[in-house]
Amino acid sequence: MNNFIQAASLHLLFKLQMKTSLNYFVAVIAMVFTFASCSSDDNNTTNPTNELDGLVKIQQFDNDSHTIELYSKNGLLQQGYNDINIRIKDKQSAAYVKNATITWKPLMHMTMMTHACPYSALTKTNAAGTLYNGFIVFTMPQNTTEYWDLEINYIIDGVNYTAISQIDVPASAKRTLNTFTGTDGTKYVVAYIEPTAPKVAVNDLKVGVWKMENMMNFPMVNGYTVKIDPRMPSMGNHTSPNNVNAVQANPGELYTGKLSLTMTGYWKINLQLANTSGEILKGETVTDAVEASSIFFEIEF
Ligand SMILES: [Cu+2]
Repeated sequence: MNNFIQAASLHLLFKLQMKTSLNYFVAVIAMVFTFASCSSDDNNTTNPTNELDGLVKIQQFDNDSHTIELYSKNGLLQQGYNDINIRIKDKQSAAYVKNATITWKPLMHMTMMTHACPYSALTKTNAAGTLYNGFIVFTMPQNTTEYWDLEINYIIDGVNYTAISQIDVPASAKRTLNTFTGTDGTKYVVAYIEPTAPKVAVNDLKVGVWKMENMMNFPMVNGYTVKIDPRMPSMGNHTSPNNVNAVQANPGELYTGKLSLTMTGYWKINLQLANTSGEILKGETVTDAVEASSIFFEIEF
């Protein structure tokens, strides 16, 4: 429907943004109304925004019926945390599928065994759109003989489909991932997520904590604390003020904190993982005698 109304309300929004916040509020209501009208119209085939803005295709692969497309911000996968978008194209109609239920399964094929890694469920980015979003934390990089593949299982109108492909997962240049056994005997994965573009500022920090239940299951760990101590080893190992350790706002969510970076350059973010009782399961306090923790992230900007 109604490109005219949509265009008109966009124009309205643009003009009113210059004016008062009350006018702005009215314009937003008009926009919401317009989008709501569009999404209830079955003949609407255009998306309200360009879904692929800021995304680059990683690769695509096929089965008999569909093409699976993988996207990320930089068009690459690598060891560590990866935010990934998927869409499914019907080969016959060339249309992108909007009503699929999708699950995925990353698997590393090593010489002596196979294993998975932490990964999320896939959810639709926008109800009216075609993109499905999730994350995978690749715990190891590929090498010449060992590789990852990604299996996509999905249901469309009650029919099951599957597609699988090898994927490229090179090592990351900086350390963004720690896998270790804690003093409680549990194997943990602690991954760096954000900031992806650090600034000289107090940055929003996001990290993830998972445990290895077995080779295939890596559930998220709830209620722990990731203590951070960012240091510049090249400058007397100085630290920075106003850091905030990473914790969860709610169980099942990623961990957030504040990462203070007072200048550009190479930073080592020393870590300690504390359980729900505050016991340190891994990592050391940095002192004059202890230059770094055994678990850490690295950034350079
Ligand atoms: Cu492996």
